[in-house]
Amino acid sequence: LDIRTVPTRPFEGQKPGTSGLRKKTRVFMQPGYLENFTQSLFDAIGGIAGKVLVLGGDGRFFNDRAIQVIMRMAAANGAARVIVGQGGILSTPAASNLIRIRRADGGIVLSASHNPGGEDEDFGMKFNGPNGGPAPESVTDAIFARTGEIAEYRTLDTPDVDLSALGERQLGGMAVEVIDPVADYSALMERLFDFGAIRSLFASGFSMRFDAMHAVTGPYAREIIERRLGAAPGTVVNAVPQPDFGGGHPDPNPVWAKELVDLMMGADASDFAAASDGDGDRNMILGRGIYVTPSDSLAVLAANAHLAPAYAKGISGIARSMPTSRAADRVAEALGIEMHETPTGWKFFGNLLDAGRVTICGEESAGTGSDHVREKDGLWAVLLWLNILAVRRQSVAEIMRAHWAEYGRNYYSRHDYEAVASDRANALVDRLRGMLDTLPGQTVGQLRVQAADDFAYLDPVDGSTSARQGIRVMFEDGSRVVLRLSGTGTEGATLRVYLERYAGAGQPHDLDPETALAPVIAAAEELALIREHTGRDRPDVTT
Ligand code: VG1
Ligand code: CO
Repeated sequence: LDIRTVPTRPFEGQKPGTSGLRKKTRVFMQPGYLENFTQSLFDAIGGIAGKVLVLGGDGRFFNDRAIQVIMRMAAANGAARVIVGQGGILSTPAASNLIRIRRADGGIVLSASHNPGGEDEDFGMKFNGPNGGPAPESVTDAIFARTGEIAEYRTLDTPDVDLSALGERQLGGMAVEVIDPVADYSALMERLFDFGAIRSLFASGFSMRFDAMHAVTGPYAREIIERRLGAAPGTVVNAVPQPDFGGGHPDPNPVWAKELVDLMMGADASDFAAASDGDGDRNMILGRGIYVTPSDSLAVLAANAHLAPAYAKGISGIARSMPTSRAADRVAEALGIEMHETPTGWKFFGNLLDAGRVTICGEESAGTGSDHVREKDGLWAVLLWLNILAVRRQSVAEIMRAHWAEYGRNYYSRHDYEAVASDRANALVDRLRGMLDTLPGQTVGQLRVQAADDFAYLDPVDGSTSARQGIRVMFEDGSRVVLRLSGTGTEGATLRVYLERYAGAGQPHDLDPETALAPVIAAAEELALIREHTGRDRPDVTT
């Protein structure tokens, strides 16, 4: 066996962010860049000799080539086996499931998620541990440290492995097992949900549209929604994964999935609609004439989970990322179960899920999931919604109205300012940090500040801490502004401003969110001087 040891030098900035290492595709394509990061990852986890890895990606440009590089390096580093999706395809939740059911030592998912794909767009690589979840900060910090000192990597001089056909092949001393990326995942969904009830719902004439956004969920949604659940052929659109996602952003929100939203607000709306992102871990939920915010969706799913077989005994707790609205908190309170507030990013849910302290987790960025895997899971959320609709036989709008009547409504919106010069974005956050102590008691616009801090998290399971996770300003009327910088962008800085206002029982629940949030939006501007710092009149993306 001809293992080649290649001398190399560190690249700057190979620091994993909210969800793995994410860079422009051309950065990843530089000779040695992917190799350095891969070797650093192997080194940081104590080597991979004799280990089993799951490997796949969302099919974006460079996915196929990166997989071959990683397989050769895994073989050269002594891995026993790589389980890879046919054609190099695996959704993030399917990869998480495979790691768990195959008892693998970890997995690598190649994706920049909702970021666009192509030679001039974005690429990414994330590592998940043996529980199937995103590597915790202790691991990503160790990988990053290793990228700064790496001097050589190991690879083989072998031709590419054929990933087009199922079955087992040999690469050096390592087995390459090419598996159907959809089969195990579909079987898992069938165990969690009442497929019979959902089949009856579709048989009764219930209509749906699922937009796979030319990304990874196409084959999964076709198999599950059309074949196994009997939805009409053509229910799943944009179902063939494309290296450039058809030129769009595979980001399921009202901006990038506008066509689907427009359809659902018009005369030709179906009963239910959903979309997922590049790697299949996000979801957008729509009913006839209604868009369900991800924060509300989390609350509704938690409140109704018991209607699905997997959660019939009830849920142990709920976790949400800090910027996610507090709608779910009211459900946890009513159910008398634990509620946890974590920093942004799915990796912070892992310990709580492993310890059985929470069953359902969610983020305002369209991520929802449960303890069935250790990633957020777009199709899971869609299927839980379908299960609930099949049991309640009410429309999405009726379910939302009933939920708000019972718990109150947390009006919510996120304003993103993209590709802002990093120094200006940092200046905005630093200025706010410096003001935090003086804010309580001050009146900003029409609102009085009750408390303000820079969110810090103490993991109740392993005692680890994560500081400086976002500026929170809480107002006396229950409104809230959160500001933080994105950890997934690839160009300058993205400022995210999260706005929330609570309308309790008896208050109107049918306002346009931007109208309901007007005083909070004004307070955010007055506090943070967003226009002055970003030079922008309005956000680039409002979701
Ligand atoms: C964003 C979202 C965060 C999500 C992350 C990864 O991170 O805000 O909630 O977990 O993307 O999602 P940031 O740091 O840009 O705000 V995905 O679908 O890219 O894996
Ligand atoms: Co994603």
